Amino acid sequence: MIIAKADVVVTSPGRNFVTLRLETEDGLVGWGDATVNGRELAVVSYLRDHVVPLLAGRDAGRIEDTWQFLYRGAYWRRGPITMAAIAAVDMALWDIKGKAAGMPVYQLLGGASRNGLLAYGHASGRDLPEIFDSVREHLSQGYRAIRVQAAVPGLRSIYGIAANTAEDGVRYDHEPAQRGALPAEEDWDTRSYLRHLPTVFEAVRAEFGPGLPLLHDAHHRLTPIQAAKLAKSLEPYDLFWLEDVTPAENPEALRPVRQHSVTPLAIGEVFNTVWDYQQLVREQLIDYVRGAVTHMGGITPLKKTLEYAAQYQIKSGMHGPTDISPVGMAAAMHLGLSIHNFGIQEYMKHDARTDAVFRQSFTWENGYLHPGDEPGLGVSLELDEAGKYPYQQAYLPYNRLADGTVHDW
Ligand code: KDG
Ligand code: MG
Repeated sequence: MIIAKADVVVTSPGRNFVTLRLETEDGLVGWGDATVNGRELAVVSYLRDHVVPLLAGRDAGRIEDTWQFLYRGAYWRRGPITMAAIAAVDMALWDIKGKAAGMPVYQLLGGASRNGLLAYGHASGRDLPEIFDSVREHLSQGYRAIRVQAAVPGLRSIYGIAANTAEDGVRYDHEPAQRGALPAEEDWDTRSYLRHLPTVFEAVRAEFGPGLPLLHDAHHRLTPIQAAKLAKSLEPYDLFWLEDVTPAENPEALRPVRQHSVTPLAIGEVFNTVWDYQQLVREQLIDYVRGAVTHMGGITPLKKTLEYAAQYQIKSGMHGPTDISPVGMAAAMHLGLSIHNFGIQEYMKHDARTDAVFRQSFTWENGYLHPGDEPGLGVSLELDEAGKYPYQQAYLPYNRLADGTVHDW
């Protein structure tokens, strides 16, 4: 099983995806996701210019060794671009190993620990009727857990609120990196947000009852004491988790949040290695690990991170917005099915064009995902279809306060 060829495919069926294709001398093909939303071409260059030349001639079966070679051998460790590139190689090698063994990857990781993966979707709206409609729409699609994001009165536009109408006429809240030469500017006011959000959750709880798991994402925008205030004020509404309350660089920011509330905390969609989690896990400052296989360097290191977290009863909540490609989503599903400390999987559906580019074997039934039983990851990219959608420049939006100051994500 010697690697013969490595190619990078960039395609933009609605949004940009970067995918690595590895092929062995005996004709096995493995796929890996290397998409970093809004910075896609940096990973393309890292892969094409610095990783692809290292792969031909290597034994495709040596997943751990290849990972260590790419991580330790580079000298420049960590960071989203490096770790997404390594992740793509790691996923593609697991895909090949599964195909060589005739088994789905979750079998190679120890077999299924459950029958399916509980998944949550994203409901949002500008006002309560829109939010209720969006929750109902998700319930009708089978979701059994729902993230709720709300516009804040007085603010023009806020990230993650599905006010846009997609080309096919369906409300589609895919948290886009908007196409264009410059990032869109949004606005922000923390005091208004802190006042408004508890009223939204009070109303949603009253409407949908005590049983529905509800989640919320604060997108790293609060100071430690503001975050503590939010976590405390949401306590009566029994959230499944409150995500990314403070900027992710400073783990100690979560101490006051913990001291003041019992609202479960999730963080880590922008993390890249176990080191980002070390203090958070050791001090038990979080309840859920949000890392994505794509941005944490692959299945190999994220499995180790989750095993470390398991010692502290911390569970997985792997990142799964639409900027994780179907290959990255499949990798998350195989890992989530096999580990003991699975918590929940984020799942935003890709659009029809993306589903035509990536042939997939996963199933979605009654609110549960399953990666399927095809050998490998169960996803392949259709090159002809991908070729129809050339790369388009796109940026995530950013936000400013009323006085013009750039605010945290
Ligand atoms: O690339 C950024 C998106 O993936 C991110 O905004 C999505 O916060 C997000 C989430 O929780 O899915
Ligand atoms: Mg998030």
